[in-house]
Amino acid sequence: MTQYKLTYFNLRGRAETARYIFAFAGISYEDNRIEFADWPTLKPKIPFRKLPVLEVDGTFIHQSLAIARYIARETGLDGKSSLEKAQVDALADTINDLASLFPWKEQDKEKKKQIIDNIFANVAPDVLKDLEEYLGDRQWFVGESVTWVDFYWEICITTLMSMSPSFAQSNPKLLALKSRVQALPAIAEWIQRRPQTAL
Ligand SMILES: N[C@@H](CCC(=O)N[C@@H](CS)C(=O)NCC(=O)O)C(=O)O
Repeated sequence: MTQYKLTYFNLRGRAETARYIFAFAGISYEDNRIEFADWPTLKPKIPFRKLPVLEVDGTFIHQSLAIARYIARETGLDGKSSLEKAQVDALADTINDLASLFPWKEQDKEKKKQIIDNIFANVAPDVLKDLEEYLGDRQWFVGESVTWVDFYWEICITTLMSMSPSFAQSNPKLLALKSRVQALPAIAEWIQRRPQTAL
């Protein structure tokens, strides 16, 4: 049986999509959550010196979206056709573009607040509008069944709503998608038992 080891900090962050895919597919893996204090020692040993990384029988994969795509491909959560897979990838990149704007590492609190306020006021509404239109009246972003980009969306919206309670409140279809993902039994079970972290 393939041995999976996912290494990240004790956060949902960029590892959570992989954790959702593992949970949904019922695949066991080592959820290796490291302390920030241990990172400087570990960092030089990690390919490309960033987390998360996934070890697959000892082979490292870096980049969170590549990790998610790989496990999704292995478990049939990446879209049914080549076209659907491209749609899933494009949506994931769109969500990632938004998430990557946030100054997660900024130490200056005032500057951080200004950047975040600007994203919520001036950037996020257009992205939300586009995503809501894309979803339309369908159950899932792509095709007839859930894919990993629905998970990625739920993870992103949950974190952004915790930062700005009004985020996506004018987007009922996107909120309904969030609830639909959270209601999947394996995901609900994971949300219930995962470590509680701020991000
Ligand atoms: N594009 C990369 C970004 C990886 C990244 O920036 N990881 C951060 C944590 S979210 C990290 O390793 N920070 C520690 C450091 O840079 O030393 C991905 O999606 O995996």
